[in-house]
Amino acid sequence: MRIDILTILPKLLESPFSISIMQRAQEKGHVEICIHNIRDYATNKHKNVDDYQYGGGAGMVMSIEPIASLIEKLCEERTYDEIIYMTPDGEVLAQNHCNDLSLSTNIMILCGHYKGVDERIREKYITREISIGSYVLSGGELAAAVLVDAIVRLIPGVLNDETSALTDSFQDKLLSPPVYTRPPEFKGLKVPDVLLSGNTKEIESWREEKALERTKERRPDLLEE
Ligand code: 6GU
Repeated sequence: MRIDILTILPKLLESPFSISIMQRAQEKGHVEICIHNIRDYATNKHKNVDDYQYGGGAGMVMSIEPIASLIEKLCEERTYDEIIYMTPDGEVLAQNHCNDLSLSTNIMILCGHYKGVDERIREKYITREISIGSYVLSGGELAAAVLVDAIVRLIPGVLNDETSALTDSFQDKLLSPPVYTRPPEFKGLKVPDVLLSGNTKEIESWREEKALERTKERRPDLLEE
């Protein structure tokens, strides 16, 4: 899979993809993540990438031209499954969207800033608009990092068997059960006996029961879907 990210703050996206699972996924060739600086495509003297909004009002709007030139250049080089705009007024991201997107060949992600991009960019190029929740971030970069992480870990081969994405919370519409590691007792708090029993069948049913209990308690909405 190839992921192109269009941003005015490329530095903000350096570290999320340069360590741990995201780094290994790229090294092993499962994904190629290319970060493009929109400012490099600004043609005016001051390399401005934003402008005042028509009709007045506070807040700048991201200009059409640099973004359009960059998108068109990339689209000449390959075909994109989706051209995604990260925006608080997009569809709220959920696991099923990530599952679908993990099957893509090429994805482009545009990070919004200020008051957003000129509406005509959305009309002409964007195929999908995604938000990561009901709160406002200073820009779309951190949201894009969340989206890319959630997609890339689902690409076959990125995670090994032990960390398999199939046992994640949400993958079966349930939250994960509690987990424990050594020591067996910490300040009087004990690891549940069943987990020390070695009885895999009992352990499995304990985990299912706890997952259901936790979901009922914390996210009953998941069970209603
Ligand atoms: Cl995608 N962008 C911004 N700026 N804020 C957000 C968001 C995106 N998703 C939730 N809040």
